[in-house]
Amino acid sequence: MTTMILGGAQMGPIQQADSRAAVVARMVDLLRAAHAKGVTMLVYPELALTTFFPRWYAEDRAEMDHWFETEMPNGATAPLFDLARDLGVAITFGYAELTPEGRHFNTSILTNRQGEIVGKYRKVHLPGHVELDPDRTHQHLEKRYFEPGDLGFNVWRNGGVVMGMAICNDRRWPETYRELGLQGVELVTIGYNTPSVNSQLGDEGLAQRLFHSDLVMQAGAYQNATFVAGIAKAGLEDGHHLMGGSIIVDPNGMVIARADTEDDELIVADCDFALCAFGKATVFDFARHRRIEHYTRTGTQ
Ligand code: ING
Repeated sequence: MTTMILGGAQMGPIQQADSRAAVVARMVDLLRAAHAKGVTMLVYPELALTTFFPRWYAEDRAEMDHWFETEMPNGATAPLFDLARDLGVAITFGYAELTPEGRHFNTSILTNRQGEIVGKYRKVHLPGHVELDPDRTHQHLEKRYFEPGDLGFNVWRNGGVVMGMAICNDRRWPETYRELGLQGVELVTIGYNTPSVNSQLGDEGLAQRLFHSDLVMQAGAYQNATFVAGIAKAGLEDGHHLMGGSIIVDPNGMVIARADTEDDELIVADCDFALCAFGKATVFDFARHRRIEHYTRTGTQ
């Protein structure tokens, strides 16, 4: 049976003025701290290299291209990949991807413990809106700057564990977890950047946002007998607050690690993947219990 010390590298705010080098240096510090605790898999947030730039409106979308990476690894991230390889720690982190064909995605990659990229995911569920919305207290323009992901939901056997990736808003949709669950996923990694204020419902407090974030990840974990690591970029970015609340959830839906701050903070959990096997062989034995002849509605666009 496989066990793993899993780490979550919650990151504090990244200001527009912060360089990639300064951010990667913080990621390197978190990696060193994780390794010192025996972590062999470390999860970073969504858009871990930059500020959450979809809060800003640009008439010309090309003005935002400087927030995107055209290759990965690259000069800025090489120190992180090199150290991860040297320390034997697999990592996953999110970034804005600009492809050679000029396509824009909210992307995350997964490496093995040798520092090689073994998986890529492009965020499927993009929240927010395309055009400037003056009625909102702040903008959320992921639909303006990114295309919906075109790779679907996939899993990779990495270090003996079946891993899948999702990003932020994906965690709110049960389809995300079930698509991965039907592939036998044992660990779902989900980086997120979640504004602590609802731009359309001003009195929705932070407590409810934190509750909803826990709720969906606990449910997804339990209903698919998988571990889930939801890791935030948090804190005040150029005056805009992102919630923290990073957690690691076990296949029974129990929160087994939680961040206390809204800064760079490492959380760690011992994961015994035999727990997944038990759930998948009993309550959530999909082959034995699901009745797909009744699951007929794909929904309308
Ligand atoms: N952010 C938010 C998220 O899904 C959001 C947007 C917040 C949607 C709260 C609905 C409710 O966590 C990103 N980046 O998807």
